[in-house]
Amino acid sequence: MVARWAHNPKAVGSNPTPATNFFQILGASMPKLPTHDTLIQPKTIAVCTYVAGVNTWKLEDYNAEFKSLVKTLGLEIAHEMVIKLRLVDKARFFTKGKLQDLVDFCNANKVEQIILSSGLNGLQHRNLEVAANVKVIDRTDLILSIFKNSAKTAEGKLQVELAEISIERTKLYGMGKDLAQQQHGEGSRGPGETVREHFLRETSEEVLKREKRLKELAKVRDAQRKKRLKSDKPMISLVGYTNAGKSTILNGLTHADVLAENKLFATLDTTTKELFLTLDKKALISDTVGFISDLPHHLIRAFRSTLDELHYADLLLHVVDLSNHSWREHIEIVNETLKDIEVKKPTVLIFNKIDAVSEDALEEVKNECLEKNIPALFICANEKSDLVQLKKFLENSNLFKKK
Ligand SMILES: Nc1nc2c(ncn2[C@@H]2O[C@H](COP(=O)(O)OP(=O)(O)OP(=O)(O)O)[C@@H](O)[C@H]2O)c(=O)[nH]1
Ligand SMILES: [Mg+2]
Repeated sequence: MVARWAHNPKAVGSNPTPATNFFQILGASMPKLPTHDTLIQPKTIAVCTYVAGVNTWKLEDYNAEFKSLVKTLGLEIAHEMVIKLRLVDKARFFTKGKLQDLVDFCNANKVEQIILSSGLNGLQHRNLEVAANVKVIDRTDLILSIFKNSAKTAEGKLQVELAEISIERTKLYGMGKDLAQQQHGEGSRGPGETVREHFLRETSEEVLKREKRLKELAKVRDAQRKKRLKSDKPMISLVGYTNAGKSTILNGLTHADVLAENKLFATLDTTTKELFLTLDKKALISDTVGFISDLPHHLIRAFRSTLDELHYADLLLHVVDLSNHSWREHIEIVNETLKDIEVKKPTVLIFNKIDAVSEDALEEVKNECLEKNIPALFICANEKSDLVQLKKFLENSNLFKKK
């Protein structure tokens, strides 16, 4: 099997057609990232890499989330491994000994693909593929592939494509001096151009095309938003960690038909619906893309226009899956992501999935919120009476006092 980033000077320039990714420029075939309909799966090892000081979660919870990402992508795991690292090697990610252990295991078990829970830089990615001689999917690839599968609208697809190009560009930058110096062969338009320069030039055009199209779509979104703002209805946004139950709540409150399922990143596109509370109290409520730890920043940047909606919200309903062991970490990650995108809005925590939590645990969190004066509601999104309670809360909230 040819390693994904294998450096093959003979192949350079063998593909004269304009390339949109540097695999084509290198003459290699584009790595086929897994999709739901991949029938024959390569023998895959899921390697949970737990780095001291970087991974602050409990190992089991971090590993469980990693495996649900792999499952969401529809990949079967043939082998699993947990590798604890005290430090990360800049060029290989793993220390020499740990890398050798992994390579030996892959060789002995005829592993054809490695999936890592961590994100790698370009050089680490390439070196790992060369050392193991199999395809490597890192955290960025994994999340990007899930986003690709979930993107339904033109805007969602363009945003994912933009993120993909910028991830490739960043990885190419990190791949070392050889690509920066290697001359691009026949078929390139720029004489004396290096592989890296050629790729950056070609992808710049691709980026511009997509950004232009996205701007056009953003104009439509702007016009719709202006109309909504004129309507004087308060705007509520559901935010939260992926799989917390945001879409289930939107569907339950408004009879919308947003896909809600036990998969990470089921929703990528923002859906806004009218929320009828009483005859004279109506609001607008929207669902947004979920967050996750180490969400590749390229994806956040690409989804900026979708996430921009949050800047216009009057209230955020921060949905938390209370049945998940790591709910506290999830809250922190969502808060950090909101801070990154400069969203600061009045927020109420909606602790969801209380049906899957013991009464004692529930009491404890309720008391904690009371003691700390944290605005919070506790619901099961599948219970009508709980949604009525949520509606009552919104009806009596400040949302309508200022209007
Ligand atoms: N037990 C239980 N399951 C729930 C509840 N609310 C939602 N779920 C389930 O949790 C899963 C995720 O729900 P979604 O509404 O898709 O979650 P989301 O936050 O929109 O997820 P993303 O779009 O992936 O970010 C689905 O399988 C829901 O049926 C609840 O109150 N109790
Ligand atoms: Mg959703």
